[in-house]
Amino acid sequence: MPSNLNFNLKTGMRYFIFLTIIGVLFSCKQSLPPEPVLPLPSERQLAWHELEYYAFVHFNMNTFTNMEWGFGDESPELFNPTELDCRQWARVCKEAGMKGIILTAKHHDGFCLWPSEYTEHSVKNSPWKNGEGDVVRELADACEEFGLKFGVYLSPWDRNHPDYGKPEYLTYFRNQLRELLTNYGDVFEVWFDGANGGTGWYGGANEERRIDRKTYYDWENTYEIVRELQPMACLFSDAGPDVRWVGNEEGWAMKTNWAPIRRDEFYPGSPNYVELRSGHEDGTHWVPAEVDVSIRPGWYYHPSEDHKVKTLPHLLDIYYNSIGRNASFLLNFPVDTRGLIHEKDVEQVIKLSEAIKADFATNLAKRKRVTATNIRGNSRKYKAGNVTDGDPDTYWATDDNIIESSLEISFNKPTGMNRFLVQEDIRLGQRIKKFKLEALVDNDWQLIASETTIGRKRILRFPNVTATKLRLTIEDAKASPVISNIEVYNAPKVLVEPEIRRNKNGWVSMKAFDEGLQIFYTLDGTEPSVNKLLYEDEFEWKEKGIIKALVFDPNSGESSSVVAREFDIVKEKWKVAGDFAVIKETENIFDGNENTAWNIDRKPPVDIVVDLGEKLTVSGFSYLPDQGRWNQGIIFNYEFYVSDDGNNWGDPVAEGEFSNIKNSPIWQEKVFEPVSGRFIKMKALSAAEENGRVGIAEFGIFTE
Ligand code: FUL
Repeated sequence: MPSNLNFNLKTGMRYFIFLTIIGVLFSCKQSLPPEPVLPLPSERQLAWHELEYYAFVHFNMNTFTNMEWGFGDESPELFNPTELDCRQWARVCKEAGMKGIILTAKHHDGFCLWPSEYTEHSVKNSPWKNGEGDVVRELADACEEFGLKFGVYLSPWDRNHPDYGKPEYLTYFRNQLRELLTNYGDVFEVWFDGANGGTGWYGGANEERRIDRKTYYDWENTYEIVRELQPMACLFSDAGPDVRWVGNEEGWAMKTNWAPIRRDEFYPGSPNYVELRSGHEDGTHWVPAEVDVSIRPGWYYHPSEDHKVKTLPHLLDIYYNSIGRNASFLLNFPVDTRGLIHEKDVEQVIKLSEAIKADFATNLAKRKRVTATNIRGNSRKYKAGNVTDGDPDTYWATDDNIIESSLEISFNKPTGMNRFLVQEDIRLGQRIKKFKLEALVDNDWQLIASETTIGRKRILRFPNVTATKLRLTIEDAKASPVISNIEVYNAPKVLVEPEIRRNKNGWVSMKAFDEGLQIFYTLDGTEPSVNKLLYEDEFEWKEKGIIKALVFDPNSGESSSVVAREFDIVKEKWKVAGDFAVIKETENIFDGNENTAWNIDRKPPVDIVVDLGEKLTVSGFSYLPDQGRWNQGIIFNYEFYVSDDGNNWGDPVAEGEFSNIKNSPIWQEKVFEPVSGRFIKMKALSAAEENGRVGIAEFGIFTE
């Protein structure tokens, strides 16, 4: 053999071995798990993520004073539930599919539901159980019995305590925290409200006490107490550190929702809370959002809201807009004066759990064949099928340099579907920035949705399609995607109550949510049914009365629940008078459309005057603030006047504040001694937001 050939063979052999080693090393590297993308969830946060859905209970002094924010001067004598039964709360929550309950152990008024050693302002001085009771104990025990987690809300703001605002109060607050975290077993979440400082009784001082929200509570050391006593408890506040507020109390997270936030930019009560709705793509800490919302308009029980319990469609929307958008769902029950979750609330929450079960009854993607455009290191460990194997610990991943990639799920036959659920494996961080979903319908790829973030769980609702394949395409991500689970469902049609609207001139229109459905209604207060009036087109109805309506599905024979809308006199003669008479947009305040509003960039006081066009006996008014995303111009303090001529107003017939309206911008109703006149005036004395705007979405009166 010539020596140069020998040399070449040897070199070739060496080269081959070298390449093989590189290849093996490379594929080894690629079969290592992807590098995590920081920040990552802690162990306690991972456990919290699993809960998804749990209850809030607002039950305390306010329940008995019919308030949202007690002033702090309420007598403990007033706290006297007649049938308090924490086991009923736990049973309802369990049946509803919830995983825990968080209780308002102390709200802003300072009254304690447990016999705290550090104050007399508690159940121990109430008539309930002759002062021997402890609601916190009863609920903690009930949670244990029903296999639910237990959490506490301890208001940092205390309108009762004489020392609030001074350093001494912090010691008091921390002592109470210690009591709650020591004496009642495991606590899964500690809830610190961002509403802090303001007017209050403060041991009789009756004054306003502002605190520095950033520094007063020395949060770092306060949090340390929770870490020391309950290491697995998640700390909730606007700023986390474990779980963050979602920046509204209406029941939604943004579609784009990052678990990470730039945490150091926030503190409880910080003004930049709007950013909490979507988190930060460049967030420095893992602080996932919790959607807190009440099943009724208020957080506390008010008999006047018994007919305003959120119904199934609304609750379902909240479910999809929270859990389906990478957040958790904290649903509040305003426990009533008996000490029970009201039967109307029970009815709706059970309907919700049945609807959730029906929507997610059969996972059409389960063990279906999945292919991918790229598989990490071509390794079975990261195969596409991991997303439909039902095992949360396995995932599909791509090679490090591959971001744009697709998964294709094949169904055996054309399959009807309308829900898509997808999860990232968050142990490796939240990575995906942009994705789309397509369906193969009659051999044609149709775009179903084009979206942004996924996170722990994203659920898409889309109109029914019958498809043979679904394709998920990751279009952009912080690093190679890691998908742990995909589920596909065909949820039954949701029969949403019809929307009823009456315009200024008395024309009524109704709308069903879905196509192919019918609406039946009544105008005489009786219950609507298929034997009653069928809605075909807009009609004129100028009465003062109630319209009740439902949606009916002729295919299934099923109906929605009934919606009732009360109407006072028709507003056709109304005209805006005073300063704003010339602005056309002002008419939005009585156009019957809650989605249109008027607001003005003027600092209060601002007078909004309406000429009713005739003399009427007025016994109250209703005010709906702007329902738009940014709730422009919410009025906080007001005075209300009635006059014969629009010039001489006399004393106000009503005055006060719309408590908690900033967080809960819902219909406000005020009634007063009937008084007659042709002109009404709402004087906005202060605005809820510091920007000074004043505005109204809808405005109405009650007439005798
Ligand atoms: C708010 C409070 O001011 C409300 O009263 C309620 O407790 C809600 C959950 O948080 O900020």
